[in-house]
Amino acid sequence: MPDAVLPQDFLWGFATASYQVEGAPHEDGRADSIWDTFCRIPGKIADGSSGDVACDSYHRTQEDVALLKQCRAKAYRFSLSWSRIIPLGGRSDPVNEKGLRHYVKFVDDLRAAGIEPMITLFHWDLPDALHKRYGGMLNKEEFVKDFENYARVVFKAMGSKVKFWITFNEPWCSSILGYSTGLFAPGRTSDRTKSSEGDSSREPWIVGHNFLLAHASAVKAYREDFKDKDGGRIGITLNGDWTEPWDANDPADVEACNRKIEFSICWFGDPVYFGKYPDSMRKQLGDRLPEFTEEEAALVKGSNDFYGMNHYCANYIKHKEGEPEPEDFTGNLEILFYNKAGEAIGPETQSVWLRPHPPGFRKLLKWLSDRYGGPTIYVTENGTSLKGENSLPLEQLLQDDFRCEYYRGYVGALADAYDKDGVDVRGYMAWSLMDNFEWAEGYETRFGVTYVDYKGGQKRYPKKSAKVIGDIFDSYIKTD
Ligand code: GBH
Repeated sequence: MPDAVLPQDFLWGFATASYQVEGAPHEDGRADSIWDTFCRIPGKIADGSSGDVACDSYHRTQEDVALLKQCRAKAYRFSLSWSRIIPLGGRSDPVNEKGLRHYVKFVDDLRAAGIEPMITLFHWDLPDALHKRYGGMLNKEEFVKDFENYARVVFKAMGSKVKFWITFNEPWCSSILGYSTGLFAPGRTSDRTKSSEGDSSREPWIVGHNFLLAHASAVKAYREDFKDKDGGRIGITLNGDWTEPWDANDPADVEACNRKIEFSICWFGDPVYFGKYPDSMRKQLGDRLPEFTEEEAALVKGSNDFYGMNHYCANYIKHKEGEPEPEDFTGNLEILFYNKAGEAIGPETQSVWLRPHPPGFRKLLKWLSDRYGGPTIYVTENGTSLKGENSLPLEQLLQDDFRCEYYRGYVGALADAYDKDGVDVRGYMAWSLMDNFEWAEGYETRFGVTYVDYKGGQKRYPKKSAKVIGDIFDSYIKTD
């Protein structure tokens, strides 16, 4: 019997994102996003694939709703494809009613099935036309206005039916992977072997700044014109892993642990809660990190109704000596899987960056709760891949005990954070409802609790974890 409980109205379910599951890239008037064009560049995606078909969810909304019901999910977090709704993206460009209607119907279907929709407005798939027209997120004046316009179009069409809104998913990823390392669309970087354009020392910080302003502008629009009548809540989702010192006896490693979290999470979290960037970032980045004008700071400060938390794993952190490289985005430190004593932070998975470490989840929940004054937190992603899963025969693959163990550990840590540490965490979305397009890794890496047979017509087969998650939540949620 678990020794911690979660409240009766705890909202749990599953998450996906538009480009990773929908397919149907040209149907009903949708235009390219930066991920459609990025996938066409040879060498960018491990298996040379794209989201062209993915899970075919655009055509299988009924099946997906049925799957969610079968898993006993209370909520479903999914994202909208901006270029389905406004194909060219901009505030003077036409709205595509067909694309919009698709999502309104999906929201209606979810609600009819008793599943709470949680909508992400932007999960990395910027309309390609905006990237080509004015540089996308690099252009503050245009991007902020166009995002606010897109958000308003969506709020107007389905605001009364949706209680949870997320502006951006993991702006860290779009900024760093898209504009520093170049691993993600649009692939800009100083590394000229990967891209002829980009400046890793400056662009990610500009893009991050503009995400914050776009987020805050959409929140302002929602609060001023929709929130009272629609009664929903809106926030941003930030990714971040827990850190443990490589050498617990070295104060410089202990300090580096905090700095790593500041560079990955507080880069966005501090402006949203305090109206300023962390001192550690200002110190290292100087004027490469944009300054908030007074007006901007006031707009961004206080712009979360809840904190959206994506969390997967933990690392050991070792400080670096000497001056940071101009391209450094970590806080001048090493991110490791082993500590000084040679112990691993967790077992290997199919994702090179992901090693499960459930205690880190409880610690980070508490850390964030303390830093930001006890905000309401919704965990908007948590999950794992399995080493070698893709090459197993179907029967074995469906027995995903490693994933079940992961969820037991992580949901247990969550319940402890809630019940023992007083963290106000009220929801949890597992990543992911089904295997899907894992960005630069293509389809080789699977994160689903449901197997998707990509070669057999996208048929879905629930894995063991699809049922186990419900059992885990049943064991923690108070029923009286
Ligand atoms: C989430 O990001 C995404 O929101 C989701 O779309 C995705 O499918 C899921 O994770 C699983 O990957 O390239 O070595 O520099 C998770 C957070 C942070 C994980 C950045 C990968 C890249 C490390 N991501 N990290 S590296």
